[in-house]
Amino acid sequence: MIQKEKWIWMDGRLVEWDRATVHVLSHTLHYGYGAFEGIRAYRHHDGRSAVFRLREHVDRLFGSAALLELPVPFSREEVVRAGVETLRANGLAEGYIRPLLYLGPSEVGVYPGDSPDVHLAVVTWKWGAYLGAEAVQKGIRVKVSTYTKHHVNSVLLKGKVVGHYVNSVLAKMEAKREGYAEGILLDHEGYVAEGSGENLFLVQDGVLFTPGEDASILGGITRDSVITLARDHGIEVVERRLTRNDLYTADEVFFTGTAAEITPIREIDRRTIGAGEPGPVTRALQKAFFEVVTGRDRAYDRWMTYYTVGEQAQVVAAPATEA
Ligand code: PPE
Repeated sequence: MIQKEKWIWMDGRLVEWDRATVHVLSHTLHYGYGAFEGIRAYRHHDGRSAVFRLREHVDRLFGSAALLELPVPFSREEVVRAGVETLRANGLAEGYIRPLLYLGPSEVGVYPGDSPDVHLAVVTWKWGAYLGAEAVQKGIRVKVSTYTKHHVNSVLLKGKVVGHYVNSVLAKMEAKREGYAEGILLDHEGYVAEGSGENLFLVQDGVLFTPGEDASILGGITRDSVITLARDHGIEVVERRLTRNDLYTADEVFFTGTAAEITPIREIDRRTIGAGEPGPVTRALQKAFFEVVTGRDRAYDRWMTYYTVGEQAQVVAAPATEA
């Protein structure tokens, strides 16, 4: 269950958590036409806090909105500030940020109207281990889903679109019901796409492989961070199509995502991967990643939006802008 915080940012104002409600005729609630983001902030070892790759997430939100032809009634700068202000208002030195673009109740029917009534909410909360307490250390057991990832022409896959996620929900429920932590979705041709909420990597003979940007995947920001870190650490990275065969014979497999961070996979479809525990490349990348996000490795300062949470954290709502 989500741990309640005090404030939720809605259209430029901080609203009390329990009052942050939406009309039942919200078009997004009926048809899934909306977009969201998931962003993490980490406490650094020097006492400061930083949101990890906040600008890239805000850019992706605007990209999703553009794909959907949704006019965002705020500037990128205002969305960046909303994320940080909401964390600070809730006294969160670390946590998860969920911006959500959704439509109001002004239209019924599939057509969202000539000028959609777009709203933005930004929720922040403490989110621990996404795939279970031991997942990041010990790795998880997963299954290849019976659900196929959307065809590239069914939806606009590079957008983080609300409605796309029914596919993920079904795959996740199936996996959990069968005793697995997560599902791996294949694309309509049978090639590996991604997890319900994660990108996938595998290691074979010391080389890191992951489906390319042209695959049926979300362009994950953690995926991009891991590719960058791997190359900077001298690990070869190859983006290419991967098969179920590649999964079963890999030395190591892991998921990446803002919520999942870097989660090793130790078993797929009851087949043990490698030694059945996180392998050396996965461990090295986890170490590199956590050193970056917690500020021990300062070489990636460009990825940080620093903020502080004081006793007297100021609660200042951004000015509401006219939509
Ligand atoms: N693929 C999908 C389908 C996906 O939802 C995510 C993020 C990723 C890949 C990884 O992207 P990135 O976070 O930029 O590295 N999933 C978000 C939502 C998870 C949820 O259950 O809600 C997340 O990790 O925040």
